Amino acid sequence: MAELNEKVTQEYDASKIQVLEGLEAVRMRPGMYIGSTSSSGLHHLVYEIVDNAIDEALAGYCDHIEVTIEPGDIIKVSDNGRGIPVDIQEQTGKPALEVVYTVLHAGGKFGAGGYKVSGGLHGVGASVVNALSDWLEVDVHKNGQIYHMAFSRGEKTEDMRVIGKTDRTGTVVRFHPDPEMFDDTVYDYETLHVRMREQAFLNAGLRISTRDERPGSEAFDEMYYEGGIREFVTFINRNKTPVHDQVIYMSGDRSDSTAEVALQWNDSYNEALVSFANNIHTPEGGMHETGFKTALTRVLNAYGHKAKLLKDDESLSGDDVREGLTAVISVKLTNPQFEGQTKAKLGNSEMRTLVDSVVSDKLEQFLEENPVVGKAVVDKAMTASRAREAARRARESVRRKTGLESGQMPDKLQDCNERDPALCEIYIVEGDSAAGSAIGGRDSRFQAILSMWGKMLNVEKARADKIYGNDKLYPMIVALGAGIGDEFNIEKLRYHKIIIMADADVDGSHIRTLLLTFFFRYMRPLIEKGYVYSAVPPLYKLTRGKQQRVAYSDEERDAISAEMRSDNPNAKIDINRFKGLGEMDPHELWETTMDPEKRTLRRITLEDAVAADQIFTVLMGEEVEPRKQWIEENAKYAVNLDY
Ligand code: TSJ
Repeated sequence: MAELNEKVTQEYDASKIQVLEGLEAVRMRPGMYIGSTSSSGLHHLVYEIVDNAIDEALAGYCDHIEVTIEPGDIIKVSDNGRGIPVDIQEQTGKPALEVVYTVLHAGGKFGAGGYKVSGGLHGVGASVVNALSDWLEVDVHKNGQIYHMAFSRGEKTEDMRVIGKTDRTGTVVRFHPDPEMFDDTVYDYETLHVRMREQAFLNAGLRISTRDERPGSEAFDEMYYEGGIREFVTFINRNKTPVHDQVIYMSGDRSDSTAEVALQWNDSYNEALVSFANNIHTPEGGMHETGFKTALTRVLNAYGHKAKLLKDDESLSGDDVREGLTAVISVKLTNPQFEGQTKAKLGNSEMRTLVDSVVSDKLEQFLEENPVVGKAVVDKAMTASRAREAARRARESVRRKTGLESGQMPDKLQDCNERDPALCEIYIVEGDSAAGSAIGGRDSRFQAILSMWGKMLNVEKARADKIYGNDKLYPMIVALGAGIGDEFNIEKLRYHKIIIMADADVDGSHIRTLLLTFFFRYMRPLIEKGYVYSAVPPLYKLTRGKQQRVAYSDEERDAISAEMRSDNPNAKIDINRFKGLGEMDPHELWETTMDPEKRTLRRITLEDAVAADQIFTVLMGEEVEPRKQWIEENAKYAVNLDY
């Protein structure tokens, strides 16, 4: 008996140590748990908490979640669920509530969790958020009582106690991200709003509200979608013209898994396929997407032949049937395997089979019952197929005429000497004089300059054949060397840093939007691999006598100005705003924007590109009304369009 007690005591000590080590580990290497300590990690804290409330909704006990940014960037998340259990756990002798917040539950996104809500999908990150908050408090409304507890940096500061009575149930969490852990603790309302909207689409019938209570930036949104992902598709297509009225919806399940698909074709040439596994976005795709694509192509070909819309010898490719398609795929499963570079690709092969069989059965049935839609879709795919064939021929002809494969580089390119793509950079520069400065200032050993000016092609309305024929895009395609679209081959890419250098004004944002949209649509792997950057030119030049400095933001301008004055507060300092890149001489441009030792580059993410694509669709699309509206709404931000 003594021995046993001894062992128990030891184990208890050991587990206590492990708990400390657990949350200590989160503070030592936060990136392991929330991805990064930049803005994305900061927002991740909110998602971790909200995931727990969504689990409660999935279990069927909660239908409303509220997310609030309070003054001082305090986050409050509340739900109307059952409330986190408060009873004392046998193993630990502590309230379950305390354990939820102080024990690092294996993994989160990085492994299978210990604490699992019945039917829940995530629900492991509360202790991680606690570890990374300088304070966190929780109120649980349950059994008619309000239970309260508080923590700081992962450690309990107040034992659980009852602080009042209540007639409702639910959980309310408030936390403040630890400034010691994050580069910046300022929340972006729009980022949270967009993410919560996505979650509302994915969980039909769940009401999520977001609120900004910070003085000067008050906002409120309420998201509730009875139709779930059907309404998600309608939303994505909001500025497009659908080919058929109804969104097509299909769902099915097998053992513990479910799959849902909603889709609608529009008259654009772009594919918008958005997939999720357990409400987690999978931008790299995976088995659920593969199953969807295979089944879609197979079903449309079979239907086309059966309905005599396709001749025996005609067939539609995957790209043909997905032209102008908007689709949302959402699967839920017990053991998701996330793979790929960013853990954003679903590896479970049973999801390929499940989605394939759902689409096979239900889409075929839908087309049989809706022959008008069936015909519109097959006709559209046939047009796409013919256009693709025409594009191929156009490409061949351009190739013959201009020697795309001859290795001859365009006049607009000043190439570098280095040949190893991993070491080469290309600056895509807007405007004649800026290009002149860039050519003069660059290090020609590894920096190439491609100048671009004048009005660019409207990619929204153009098919691949037009793109090859375009005098702005063609030189860039040749300079990059990797082709476009179906034929894009990243192995042939000639530079691993593609740097867009444009002014910080409306024209500059326009050019950036156009280029990002183009890369997103025709060279997407460039963005996925992180090869595309935006140069960050300075905004101000400060001069005091012979001393000169530059500043990249208003804050920096003020700081430098104060610094330059520190020995003499009355010193005269000239502050000039750079009107554009073209105004800088070659040396200045090198020093401030191009020298790898000193410059800042902003890497363009897939999200940036998606945002650009959306802006682009609104700005350039056929629909005039949304464009007018967008310009009106965004006129005040236009000068500082920040992706
Ligand atoms: F992340 C978190 F823990 F901080 C958190 C959890 C934050 C928020 C806003 C909500 C929640 C949460 C947890 N909402 N609802 C729940 N539910 C439970 O934890 C719960 C309730 C009852 C039972 C039961 O079996 O009776 C089981 C669980 C897991």
